Amino acid sequence: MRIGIVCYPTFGGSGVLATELGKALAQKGHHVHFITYQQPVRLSGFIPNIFYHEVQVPTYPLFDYPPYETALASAMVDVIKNNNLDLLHVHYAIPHASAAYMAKKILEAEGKTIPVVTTLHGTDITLVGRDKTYAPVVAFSINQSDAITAVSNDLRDETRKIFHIEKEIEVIYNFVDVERFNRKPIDAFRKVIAPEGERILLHASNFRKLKRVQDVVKIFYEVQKKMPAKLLFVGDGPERQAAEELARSLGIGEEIRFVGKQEQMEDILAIADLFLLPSEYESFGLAALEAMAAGVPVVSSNAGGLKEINIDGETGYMAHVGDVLSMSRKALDILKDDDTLNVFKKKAAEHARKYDIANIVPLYEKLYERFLVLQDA
Ligand code: GMT
Repeated sequence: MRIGIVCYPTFGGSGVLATELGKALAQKGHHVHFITYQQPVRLSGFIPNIFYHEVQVPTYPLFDYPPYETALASAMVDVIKNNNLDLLHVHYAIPHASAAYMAKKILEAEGKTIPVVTTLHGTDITLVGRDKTYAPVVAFSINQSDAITAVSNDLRDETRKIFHIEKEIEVIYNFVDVERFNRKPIDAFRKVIAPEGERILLHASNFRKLKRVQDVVKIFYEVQKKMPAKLLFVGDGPERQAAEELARSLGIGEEIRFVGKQEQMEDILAIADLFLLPSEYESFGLAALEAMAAGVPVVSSNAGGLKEINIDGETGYMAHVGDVLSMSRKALDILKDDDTLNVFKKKAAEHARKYDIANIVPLYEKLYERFLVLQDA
């Protein structure tokens, strides 16, 4: 198949998932064309069957806001026509689903049918999408997609509550390449972070408000009172400074390390003992799944789709949003001795296998095939 993929090329989960999907499809022999405004972060090196088309957005003195969506729709039309694509798969509704609708209509007028699959990832519905500035366009363009998928049951249900969606929303869970995350820890790296063999807690995100990074600091503060521990922060974003200030004011600045945005998550996760994700909302929590795949248990909030992937008492624990004391107690329970920690580690790794890339990618292929059959008929 010849498939176009549109996504945000940044470190966000939707871009990561879309890129990994494209790479997996290419490996299976499909031709995958990424249409994005910059090279996706997980798309490095030369990969046969992968093609990259950068969306150019020319500026003009008249434009206070360069019309990205128009440029994107035009790029879609161009790539679809010149590469005879069979299908377009857009990740994150805004503005990808509406640009896809525009491209579809332009091509229709020229006699070409292009099926559009829209995958909803979370904030495109629960935060930004529901804002009345965008809502009518989001609802319309989702409804115009030939197929709609959501990354968890929770996101499907939330979408139905927020918008009037006429079509079925199919749930296809996010996935992880279990083999890639099954790494041995690099001893030298572990020693740099935790020279005295301290427990290593980890948080990775884009540090937006809804990630509640200050809760991460508070949970860690309670944990390190009871046992030697270090905290690693991966990623960057608007709440980083507040987290740093809180850590300093609690006198634990020296125990925390900010390592910035990282591509080699598998090497970092390999040295971690516990992953913290106390978010206000997660449609799924891909970062938590990657942690589990690396055999790292998760203490998270029970918001959104996290309930579907973090099995309380097995792969980690959950608590209500903001209940940092309960989260720290649960963290201590997991970390209290090696035997307990190893049981959680094993269960986390086992559970992640359910979401292995080999199980999930064929579901997308099956979905695509439905439209090819329709076109051939
Ligand atoms: O969480 C973010 O800030 C990034 C966001 C995105 O759109 O890239 O992540 C969303 O999609 C991920 C992949 O499907 C999910 O794992 C995240 O849970 C989801 N984030 C939220 O729902 C807040």
